[in-house]
Amino acid sequence: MKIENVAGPSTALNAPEWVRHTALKQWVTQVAALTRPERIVWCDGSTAEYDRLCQELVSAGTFRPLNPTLRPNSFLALSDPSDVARVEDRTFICSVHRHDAGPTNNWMAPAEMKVKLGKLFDGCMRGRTLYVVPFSMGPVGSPLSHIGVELTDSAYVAVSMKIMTRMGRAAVEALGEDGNFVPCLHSVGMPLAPGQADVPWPCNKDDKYIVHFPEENAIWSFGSGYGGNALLGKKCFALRIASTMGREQGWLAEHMLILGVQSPGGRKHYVAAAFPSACGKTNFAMLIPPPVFAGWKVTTVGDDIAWIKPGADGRLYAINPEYGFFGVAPGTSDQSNPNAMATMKANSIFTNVALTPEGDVWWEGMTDTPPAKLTDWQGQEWTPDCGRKAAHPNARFTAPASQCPSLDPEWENTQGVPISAFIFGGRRTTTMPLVVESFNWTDGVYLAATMGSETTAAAAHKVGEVRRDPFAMLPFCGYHIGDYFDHWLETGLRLPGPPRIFCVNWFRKDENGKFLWPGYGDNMRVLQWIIERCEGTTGAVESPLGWMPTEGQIEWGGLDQSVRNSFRQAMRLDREDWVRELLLHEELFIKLYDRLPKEFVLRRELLLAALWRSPEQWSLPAG
Ligand code: O2Y
Ligand code: MN
Repeated sequence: MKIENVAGPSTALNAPEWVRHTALKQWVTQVAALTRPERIVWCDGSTAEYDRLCQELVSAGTFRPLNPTLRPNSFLALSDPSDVARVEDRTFICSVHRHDAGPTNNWMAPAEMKVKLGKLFDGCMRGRTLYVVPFSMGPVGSPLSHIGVELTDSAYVAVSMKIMTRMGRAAVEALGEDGNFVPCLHSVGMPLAPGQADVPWPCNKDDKYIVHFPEENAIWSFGSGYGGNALLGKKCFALRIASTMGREQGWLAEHMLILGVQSPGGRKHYVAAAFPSACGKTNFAMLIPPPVFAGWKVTTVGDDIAWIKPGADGRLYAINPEYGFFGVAPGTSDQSNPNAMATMKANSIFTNVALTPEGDVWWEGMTDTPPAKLTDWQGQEWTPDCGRKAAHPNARFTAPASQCPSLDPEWENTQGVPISAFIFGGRRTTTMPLVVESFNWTDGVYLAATMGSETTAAAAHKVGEVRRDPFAMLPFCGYHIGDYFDHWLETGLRLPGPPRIFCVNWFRKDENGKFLWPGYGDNMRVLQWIIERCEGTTGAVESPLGWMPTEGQIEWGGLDQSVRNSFRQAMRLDREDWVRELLLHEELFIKLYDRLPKEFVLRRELLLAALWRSPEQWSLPAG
């Protein structure tokens, strides 16, 4: 990444002897000359360094240590109320040509953006420390991994990166003298004048920019210290930049969890599943099967992102490029996700949750009865009747994956795990059935490309509106989404036997607004059918949309008859709904017209034809 017109000599570089990469040292020197930090600290990733930075964050008022008996070695951070989530409207893909970013991304010409950001970064680290944070996305040394270096003036980011990535000396050593790395520049955008007191959560209230330069594989982020805006290994690198790298190099960077399923016979399958926010993705990644599934085992490889590459045997292999979980806290409980609760028992960072008088954390949905008194996410006294939420709806836990009880033994396999099936899900109260298997790869790519989800209160959209979110990648695809569809078609059609593709919808409701499917652990019943389809040991009926299970092909042990009745309703394909749905597909396709795969136009035509030729099929399936 070239930085022009830097301001002159700067802070001592302080590079340790284990840094042998000349271009890295030059880049740090250039950034320091531009941003003017008071000092430069190279992070080695050691526990001693983590402990020291956490203590500094406590002294600065950013961290409150939690009760060491209830939540050992864990901290609470409360953000500025203006800095609580990803900022999609401030996120840019700065490709040279506007068309390469496509109509679903914000775009600005790279030169213009660099002038704008150059002014903002000029002197922006005054009075602060510049942390050099080297990290590997994926196990160090894996052929599927890639290395990044984040320069940040936030110690909160540095310690969070230690949990979320393989951070430190090993990543720099893997780079050697001239290895490739993704440069990630980050500033909270709040320089300190001499003598000026800092605030617990510095950020820039006026200017926030999350910017990607896909032709240079570079990331510049300014003004926010929060989550996906600041922990640049996650959404910025592992999805937006990696998706462009994957397209060039023949692999896939996906917004997908990866889980393993072992049947009583001992055969193991891995599936990768994409869900937009607020669809229970972490719960599915850590699913605990109901008692009737004795002998079945579900294991977790990853909860959010998958990097997937064709292997020499013609199968697709996936790694989780992350090292920790950055999960939504509200709604997580011992009932909804005991594995997540156990993962964050210790050594975790909590952001924007509430604090109990005993020094532990609490959020809405953690317990049925809220504590009588709390300190809320804004540091105010809170009681159950005060009318405010105790935790922010986007409050987060940052916890090491290694602490997850359901962690798969192969989760750090450098070759990745073989993928048997892809699952795509959205939140739809109508239209989409509980589960359907696509007829083939092309059909499956169509289903994933047209998936949508109804917005919830946590999202910045009208509640209940269907937002098209192709592959759950809408905010995360680093290039034209039409070209992305094409890359998916190409990838699968080159394989001798690509994974099967399924769509699921746990959120269908009846006419009284009641969920038709129990969800959570009972999603195992659908997962079992999916695995048995992969093994070829169960059947399905044909519908206009794809293959669907009959009631007899689902395991019902432990559930009463009413759920079986609801199942039939949750599987219905309603003709009226699908007329509306196909019009909405057209709306999406028109936006992407010149780069839309022709197969999609034809597939939509086939669905339309089925609506008229065989109206009786649109109430499937039967028992
Ligand atoms: O709100 C943020 O800053 C992070 S968003 C996020 C975090 C973890 C996993 N997924 C997401 C997402 O928005 O998909
Ligand atoms: Mn996500």
